[in-house]
Amino acid sequence: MKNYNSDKLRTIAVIGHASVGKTSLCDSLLLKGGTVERLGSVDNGTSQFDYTDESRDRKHSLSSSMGIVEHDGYKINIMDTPGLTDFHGATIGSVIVSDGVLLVIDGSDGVEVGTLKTWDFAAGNDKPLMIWVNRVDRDNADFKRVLEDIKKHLNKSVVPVTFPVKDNGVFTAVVNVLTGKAVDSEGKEIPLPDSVKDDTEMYRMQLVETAAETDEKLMESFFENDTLSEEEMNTGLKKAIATRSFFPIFSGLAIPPVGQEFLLDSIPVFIPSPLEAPSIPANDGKNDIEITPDPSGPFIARVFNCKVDTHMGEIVFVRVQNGSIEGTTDVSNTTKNVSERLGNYYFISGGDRINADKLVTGDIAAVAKLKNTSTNDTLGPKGSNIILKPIVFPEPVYRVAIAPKDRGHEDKMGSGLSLLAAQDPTLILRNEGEIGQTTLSGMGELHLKVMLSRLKDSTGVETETFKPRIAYHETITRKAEGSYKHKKQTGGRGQYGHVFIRLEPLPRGEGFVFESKVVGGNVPTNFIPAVEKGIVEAMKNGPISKSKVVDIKAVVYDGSYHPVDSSDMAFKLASRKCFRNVMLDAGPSLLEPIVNLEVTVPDEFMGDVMSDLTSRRGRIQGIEAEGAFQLIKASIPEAELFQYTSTLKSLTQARGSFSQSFEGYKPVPRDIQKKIMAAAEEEEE
Ligand SMILES: Nc1nc2c(ncn2[C@@H]2O[C@H](COP(=O)(O)OP(=O)(O)O)[C@@H](O)[C@H]2O)c(=O)[nH]1
Ligand SMILES: [Mg+2]
Repeated sequence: MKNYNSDKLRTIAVIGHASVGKTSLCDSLLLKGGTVERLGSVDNGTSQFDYTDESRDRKHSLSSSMGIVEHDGYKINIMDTPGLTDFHGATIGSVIVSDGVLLVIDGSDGVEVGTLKTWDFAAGNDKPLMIWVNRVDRDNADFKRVLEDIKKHLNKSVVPVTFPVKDNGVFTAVVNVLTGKAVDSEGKEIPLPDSVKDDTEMYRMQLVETAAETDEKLMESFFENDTLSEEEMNTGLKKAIATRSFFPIFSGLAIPPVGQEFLLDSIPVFIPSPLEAPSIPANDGKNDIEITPDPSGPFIARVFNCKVDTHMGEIVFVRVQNGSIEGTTDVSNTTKNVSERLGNYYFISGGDRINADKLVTGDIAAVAKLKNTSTNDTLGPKGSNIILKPIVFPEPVYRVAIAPKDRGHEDKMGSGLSLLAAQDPTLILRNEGEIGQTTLSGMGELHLKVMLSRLKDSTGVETETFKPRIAYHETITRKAEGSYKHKKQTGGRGQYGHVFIRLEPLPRGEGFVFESKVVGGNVPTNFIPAVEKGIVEAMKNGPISKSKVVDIKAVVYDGSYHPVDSSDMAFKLASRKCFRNVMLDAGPSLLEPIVNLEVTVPDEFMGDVMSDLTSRRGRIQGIEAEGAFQLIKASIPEAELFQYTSTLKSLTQARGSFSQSFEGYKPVPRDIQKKIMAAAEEEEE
């Protein structure tokens, strides 16, 4: 492959709802762009993008993958991304390193939950965006309806650059508004059909006005000539797209490919080059800075994805944000402050890898044989302190407790999962001391399933998952005091400790405060730390449910001792028992973790989703419209949310999505507290 300068590179992330034809469209672009001679197909397992057994078996893209098209002197990197929210970590990474995104929308289903979610990724990262309305050959496909849907739910500033033609409900052609060219349902060039001449002219004028509005000179030229030259159009539209004040719409079929040439022609013209991209936020070790891409500046690259490749082993994907490198170069991973040798880098197109001897600003490449580098790291020259602002990945929403099927495989499971978690920022492994379990959190059931089958393939360890224990807390609601005497004085050396303790509730989140108000040496000072220790130990296993005790002030205010029989141990035991007894007198209360839940669902499912939330002790805090979707905000106990991803899926025909964040601890209602106490007792036995 020849070398391309930065101004001749474009990277496009193809995003959208699941199963709208993203992968098929990427395959068709490789064919139409001349990269491959045969059309890859997701349906018969020959896709250049879904080429792993994993994605073939599951009939879904499970990670981002790349293809390269060389077109008109440009190199276009095409990144296919997963539509399933389970794998949105990879989608976000690809959006961030793209020069622009292509949002694929189904020609009959229109805007769906996944469309909105991925639109938000592009909006949140200020990415220029183009839309491809796909599968316009389907019986119920209706381009104009989808166009209205887009205007209503995404943005009003859209105009078709290409649009499909239907004749008596049968798809017959795609028309290019800008050139007046058309292709038929097999992709062959045909004259512009008479039936769509008016629409073509209407859309063309809308594009002319959009372009003219970006610049006073263009506006003048438009008033003078009633139109704009091709060059003026391109300048104006590019500016409008780059500033996200306009979003061009393309349309066609992925299978069989129709309309791709128009898109390929437009990508270099409409999407800003890596050198025209906005500056990138970073930190130089002291201050926040902005990096304005400069191909002759110092080398800076972002790692946005990691994978295990069957041939190359572990590889990371980078985008060069600044400068360039050639040949083998020692660089610094500035995020982890370790050095790495960059020598084995490749351009990837489907299953093919192409040796690269140089990487310039804007290039995307796979790098093999790095020892300590993973997703979200920055690479720079030796001695550099510059760290790019990290990608914010979505919070995992699906958490299970996990253990190996065979005892003795705990360590192997732990190291295998840690490795997977290092590659995937949306996978989190935790040893949770408070509940005494190892938990694994991810984006959904399928995400964890895929990860656990990867674990099995790479280490042979089989695992079991179950509902994680809830980290209940215990506290008190009123003041109480009492005493306890620990005394054993039969034979040998005796034990003697005697304390008076008062407990007071503290505000939520204050934890634990200990104070001694003993006077006259009734409990000698040297035993006070043992008294505190006894309380701290008792607080690890509260008297209601053996949960952690919180938000309590404990005051030891009196006691007595024996000159020979008193010891640290005796005082510790006395204060432990005393604490327990006093706590039971102080209106003990069980607290449970509460989460803030934000559920996005299409209108029609709102009633079902809300009544389900209410039946789970959820409190609805508000409802906001988000296009045709409703955003329901609720506050709900974590105990009621186990596998909520699956619940929501079945309630909304997989069209709902949610995110959650920790809100705080709140008292458990009496009747439920009783059940939890009974369960804790049972577990004890
Ligand atoms: N009729 C028709 N089917 C298509 C078209 N594009 C994709 N499909 C089918 O839609 C299904 C999902 O396609 P895929 O590319 O995996 O979608 P993705 O999940 O968005 O990547 C596959 O069965 C494709 O054959 C199209 O333009 N027309
Ligand atoms: Mg796909």
